[in-house]
Amino acid sequence: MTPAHENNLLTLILDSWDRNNQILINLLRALPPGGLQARALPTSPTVARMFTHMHYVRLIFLAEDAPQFTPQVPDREWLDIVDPEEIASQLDSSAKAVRHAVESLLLSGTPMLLHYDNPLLYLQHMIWHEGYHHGQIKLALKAAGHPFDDEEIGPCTWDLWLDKAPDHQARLERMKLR
Ligand code: NI
Repeated sequence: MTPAHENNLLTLILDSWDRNNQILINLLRALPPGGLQARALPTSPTVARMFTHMHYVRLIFLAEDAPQFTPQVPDREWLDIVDPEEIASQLDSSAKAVRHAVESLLLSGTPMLLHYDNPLLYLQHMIWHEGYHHGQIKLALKAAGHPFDDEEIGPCTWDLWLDKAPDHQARLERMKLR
């Protein structure tokens, strides 16, 4: 691997965000029938609501901290959308908005307005937040009697962090073909 410096470091950081978003969408697409309606406890949010919450959180923080990017924040979060592809499309669009904003802010040295000492902390916060809900989604599936098989879900989630570059490209190609 080339040493991380200047723009190369930015490329590596943005690659980690892309992988995080792909993992989330792969989890969404791997849900069994009815999986979007699963919840860990009777009072817990459904899986669909957690996904739409993550989309909203990405954009509301962006709107508050870097309004110059005019993110399209939904009116509401915690929504029970039933079509996984509609949620996937939302996640793709908010991931692009986050990516573009963080890249621009870091390159220009522009600070964020409200919450973060630097744009990288915003990105790290989103990755941490989404890992937190990723675990909750898997717990909800387990509670609903449809636990993921680790051997099946691992290759399209955890393994995206572990791939060496050539494997990673091959995996992305395979996923496009599904
Ligand atoms: Ni949350």
